Amino acid sequence: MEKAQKLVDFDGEVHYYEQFIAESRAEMLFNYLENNVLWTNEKVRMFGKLLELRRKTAWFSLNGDNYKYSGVEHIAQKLDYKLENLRSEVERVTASTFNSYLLNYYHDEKDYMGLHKDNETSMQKGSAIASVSLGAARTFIMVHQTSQIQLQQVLSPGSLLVMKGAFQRFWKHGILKELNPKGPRINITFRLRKE
Ligand SMILES: O=C(O)CCC(=O)C(=O)O
Repeated sequence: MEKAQKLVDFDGEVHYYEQFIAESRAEMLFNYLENNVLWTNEKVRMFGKLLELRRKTAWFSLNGDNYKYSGVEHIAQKLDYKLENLRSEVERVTASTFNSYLLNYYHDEKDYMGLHKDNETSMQKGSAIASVSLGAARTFIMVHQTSQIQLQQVLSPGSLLVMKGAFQRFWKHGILKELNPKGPRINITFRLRKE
């Protein structure tokens, strides 16, 4: 296994493995997930109104629990064996355990994810979040809350990014919109929620 690059080393940690899985496997997994997962448009509640975003999501949890964030309930889908195999591999490399995963589908350069923290109270405190990228390479941005330091990392297909320690307390993260055309991308974030 390749050595991780350390992208953040204060107020939390972020580690990046450029080639966690081979590009050919990342491509096969992308095609499989694109066609075999039930994708629904992401919704957010803003000023009391429900807005539907272009980006699609899918939610999986080992105990079948739904996931509520931004005022919207995400319904758990039946577990998938390819994602379960990937979860085991991610757990081995990160020496962490996960009991759920959120998938994001970005159609093109216009889909993005605004700066946010994954610090819902339903998350196990201090647990890592591990993120596998498939499809088009996109830019991940991290902004430190008090210093406003900004870091960026292009996430290649087949890469693994791990956010841990106090990162969710002190940093926000997101995926940038792009001006140049981009193909579709799928991201899988493995999480540990309180049971
Ligand atoms: O698509 C990505 O790589 C980031 C996903 C993310 O920030 C999230 O699911 O909270």
